Amino acid sequence: MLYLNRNLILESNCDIKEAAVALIGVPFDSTSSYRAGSRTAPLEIRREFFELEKEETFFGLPFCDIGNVEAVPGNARETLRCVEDSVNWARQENHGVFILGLGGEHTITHALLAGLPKDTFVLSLDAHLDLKDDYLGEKWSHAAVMRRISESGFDVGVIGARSFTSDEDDYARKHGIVHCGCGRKDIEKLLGNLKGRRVYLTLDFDAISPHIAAGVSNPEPGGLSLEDVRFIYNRLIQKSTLAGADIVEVNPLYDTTATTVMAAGIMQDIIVKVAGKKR
Ligand SMILES: [Mn+2]
Repeated sequence: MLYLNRNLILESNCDIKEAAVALIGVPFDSTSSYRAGSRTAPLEIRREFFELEKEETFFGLPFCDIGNVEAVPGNARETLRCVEDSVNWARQENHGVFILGLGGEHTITHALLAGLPKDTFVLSLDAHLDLKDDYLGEKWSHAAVMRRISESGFDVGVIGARSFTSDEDDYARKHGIVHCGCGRKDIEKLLGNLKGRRVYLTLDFDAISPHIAAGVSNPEPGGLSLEDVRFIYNRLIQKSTLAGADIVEVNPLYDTTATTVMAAGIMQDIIVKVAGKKR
C-alpha cells in the first residue's frame, strides 16, 4: 500500500516511468529536540521552487514529483516504513531513478536509502555527527541517524561537523567513519577518497552557517558557505556517481534569511545537473 499525497504545487515534466529524477517529500519532524517545524519544509521549498526563475532547459528534463509521504506524527518507525514503501514503489516503476528526498528531519534519510547497494557511500553535510546510540532514549532520532545508517552496513562520512560528543567521535574512529569541519582542504581530501564511488548525499541544512541559513532546526555557529555546498555536489556529480540525495532539517518557521529559497535553488541545480547528465 502506498502512502503518497499527490496534491502538490509542482507539475511533473513526465511520469515516474520516464523520470531521471523523482522528488519525494517527507513532512515529519516528531523527534526534533529543539525547534520543531521542518515538517512544513517539503511544501514550502516547493513553493519557493515554483517562484524561482527556471532555466529553460528545466522544462524539458525528465523530472517527476511523486508527492509527499503521509508521515505518521509521533511515530518515526512507522513513518520510515511508509517512506521505504514509497521509495521501493518508485524503484519498481523505474529501476534507475534518482530519488531526491525533501525533509523533514534527518531521520528520514535511513528510509530514503532503500534499495541502494550497501557499497554506496553515504556522505552527510551536517554540523553534527548524528552518531549517538540514542537520543533521550529514542533510537530512531535525528541525532542518531548516521549511527543507524552505519549499523545497516553503509560506509559513512560527514563534512561540516563542528558539534559532537567524545562518544560520537570514538564511535567514528572505531568504525572508520571519516569526518571533517569546513576547511576547503579537508573537504577536498575527503572528496578525493570518493572518486569513482557510488555516493548518496544527505544535506542537513545546519551544515551551512546560520548567518546565511537561519531557518534550520538546530543551528550551530560557523559552518559551510553556499559555495562550499555547490562545490561538494558538483564534485560528486563529476568525479563520483551520485546515486541519490536529500535536503533535510530546513525549518521555514525560523527562516529569517531565505534558507528555504536556498534549498529550492540547490534542489533545482541538482535536478538540472543529474537529469541533464542522465538524458
Ligand atoms: Mn543531522
